[in-house]
Amino acid sequence: SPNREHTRTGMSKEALKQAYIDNLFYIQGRFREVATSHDLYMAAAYTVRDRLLARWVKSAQAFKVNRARTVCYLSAEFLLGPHLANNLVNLGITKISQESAAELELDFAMILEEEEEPGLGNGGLGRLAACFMDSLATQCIPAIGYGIRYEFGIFDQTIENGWQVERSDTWLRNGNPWEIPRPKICFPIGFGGYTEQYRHADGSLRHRWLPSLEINGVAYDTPILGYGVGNVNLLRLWKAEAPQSFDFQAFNVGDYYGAVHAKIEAETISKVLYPNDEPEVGKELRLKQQFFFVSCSLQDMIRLHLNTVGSLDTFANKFVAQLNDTHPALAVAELMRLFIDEHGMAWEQAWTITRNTFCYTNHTLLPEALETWSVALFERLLPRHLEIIYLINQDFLNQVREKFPDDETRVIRMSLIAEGEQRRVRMANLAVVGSQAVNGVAALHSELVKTTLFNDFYDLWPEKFHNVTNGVSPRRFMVVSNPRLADLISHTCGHNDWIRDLSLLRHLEHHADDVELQQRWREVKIAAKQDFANWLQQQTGVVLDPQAMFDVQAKRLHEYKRQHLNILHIIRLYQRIQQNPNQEIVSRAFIFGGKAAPGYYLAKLIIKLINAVAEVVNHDPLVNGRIRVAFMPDFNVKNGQRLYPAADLSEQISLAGKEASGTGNMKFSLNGALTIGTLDGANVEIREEVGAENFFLFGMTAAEVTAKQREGYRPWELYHADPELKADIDLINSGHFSRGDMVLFRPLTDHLINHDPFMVLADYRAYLECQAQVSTAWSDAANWDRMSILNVARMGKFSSDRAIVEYAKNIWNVPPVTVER
Ligand code: 26V
Repeated sequence: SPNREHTRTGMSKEALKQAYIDNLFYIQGRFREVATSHDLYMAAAYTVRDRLLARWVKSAQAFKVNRARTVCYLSAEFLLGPHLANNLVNLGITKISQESAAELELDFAMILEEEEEPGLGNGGLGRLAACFMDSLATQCIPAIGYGIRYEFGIFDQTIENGWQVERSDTWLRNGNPWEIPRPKICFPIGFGGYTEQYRHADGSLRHRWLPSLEINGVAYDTPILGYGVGNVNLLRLWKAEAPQSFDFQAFNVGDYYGAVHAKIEAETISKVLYPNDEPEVGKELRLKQQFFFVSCSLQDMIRLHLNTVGSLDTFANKFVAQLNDTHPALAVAELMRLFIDEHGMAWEQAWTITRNTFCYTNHTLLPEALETWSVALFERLLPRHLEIIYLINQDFLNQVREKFPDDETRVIRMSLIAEGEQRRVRMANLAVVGSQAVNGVAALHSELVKTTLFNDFYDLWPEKFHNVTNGVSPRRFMVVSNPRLADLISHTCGHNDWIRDLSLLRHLEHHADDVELQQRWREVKIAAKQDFANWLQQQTGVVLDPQAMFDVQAKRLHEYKRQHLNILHIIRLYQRIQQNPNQEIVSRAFIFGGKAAPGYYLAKLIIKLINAVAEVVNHDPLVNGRIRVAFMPDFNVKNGQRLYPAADLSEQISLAGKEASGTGNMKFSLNGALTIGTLDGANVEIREEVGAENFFLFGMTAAEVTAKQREGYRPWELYHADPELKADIDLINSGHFSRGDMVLFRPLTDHLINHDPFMVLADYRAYLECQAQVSTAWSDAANWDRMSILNVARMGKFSSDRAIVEYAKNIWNVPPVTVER
């Protein structure tokens, strides 16, 4: 009936309320009086989902009519964060939903709080993929995100006795209202077995792969709506399942338990996200995961193309596939296999189309993070792909020899295979050779990609290399997470167009000196700090004073990010107080957040040290609350959204040349925090944009780091030469923070004194001096507020919308297709 249609898609308050009550009843089987908070959340989610689906159908139709080129974003991780609040913003119904909830006597905030986030990523790389999905839809670019539907995402972190404890993330426990299972969109994925040549029915001699094991990949779709547009894109995640035939085969020979075991084995492929960021172990499953999602996605793309076009010749006109790091780099070999073995295409044509299809983004220069797979493992799991990689390599190395005759060391460096006692496949080289464009994620990083990591490739194909500086979604990281600030900005600008065009924040510059704005700006910040402090107290018992400077470092725990440099500064302040308790000092709350890879011992020890220092500092009567230290547990997207609005100072203190971009740096600054940072990753560009006078810079440059490493770095000399540095490290070793335990932190302190691979000691002094300048600046509150306003005003570049438009124009060559709202 027309009435029913209206309830499912209508955007008026009345329609929303009716839809909500209907969904509560017909989907959850509840009425208002007996509904749990989870029921209430589910009803809200379904109410929003119906409205997404209406737009999704329209989008699919528009894309089909338009025969639009589609971006396929291949990523092993999508760190989405909660959907509900974001979708309300993008639909433009936050306010009337709030009113509807009030009229139904529902607690709106409680309903939002109820959502369990899909933590299908580790950190920056996965969250970038999620911001890009938001911006692709907002920029009206047809796109499919392809990835893995992990049953267990990144582990939940708790802190026990100061140590990190991991608990499995059971995000699907209560069901996921945002996904739609597509049991009919299902592809077979092979593993193992052997290859052979055979005579095809058409008379040609062909290769085929006869896997020893076959499993299925089933699609689960999540609609991704853009902000203020009708466009909905698709996030298609694959779940591994055993084929039906599986148990029957074994059943016939009577091995029922064996069959069940095989089924479980097949389903482990999409069971759990690897909390990577740690030197890889137990690799086989990881390689299986990569091949699994890549093969499902490519088979799906081929199916979609053949559905509409009927010939694969134009495949690269229909699709461009972005490789998010090397995790999906197997796609290069798999697309070749599908074209040649399955579809009978000639090698030359297959190679041309393959290269025209793929682009590759590099996200790290750290040598230990570069993926390689042993040839032996490859051969056992993916024998046909290894053959194809050898063939690609042959042609490629001949091309190198042609351009650089008599340079066999160059050939050895560039080969897709690393020779040695254990031969290995270099996934990054495969990605570069198989792609038409390669990019880094910040200007400095992209330069280093050309001059260091891929220098040989740059010599060969200089035009292949690009930069696209990362960005973040202003919807999620401003409008959703910081509504007070968003309202104040809109009020000051007189419009909210900045949400779709972040460069319009520039208008705030005119008001930076406006005392009244400064006052309100400060009130918004204090309110966010109070909210955060309330949450933190409830989580940890630690009490923070919202008047203190909130000095925040939140990111994965890693030596290169140098959380321990931050701790040394805290210990220095602590010792100064001990020596001179009555000095005037700026009150600071030091807040840390972040997960350590479960097998990364030193990172976990750094968490323990933070908590140990917190324990002592927070209870010291001489300190008397003037400095506080807190470790917020379980830093994820949801908790990040609580934190970013509350920060005054953002710590971006990685060793120069190590952080590819960073995106937390952008989230903090867009919420009015000032940055203390090194010239690393996107910090360089943030400083350029906001102005050197509004950025607290310290530390060596990337070039100085390289020079120092070349001349020989001797951290023990620094330790002995700087009495304060020595006193800080010695205090840790004395057992002062560990109830007299003098060995607990020795692995960390010994490593710093004797090796210090990320040059903490070399930047220590500069960091302390810079922090002193921060304190001085904080003491002039009006000027701090002014700098904070200017920061936000000048951060427009760091929207993921800008990044996506650059990809679309410079790399993908895709035009937008606008879907009617
Ligand atoms: C992986 C590993 C594995 C081996 C041990 C060390 C290590 C260190 C880092 C990683 C992660 C590599 C990929 C990654 O997540 N990169 C991040 O990508 C973000 C989005 O481009 C960027 O902002 C971060 O700077 C970059 O670290």
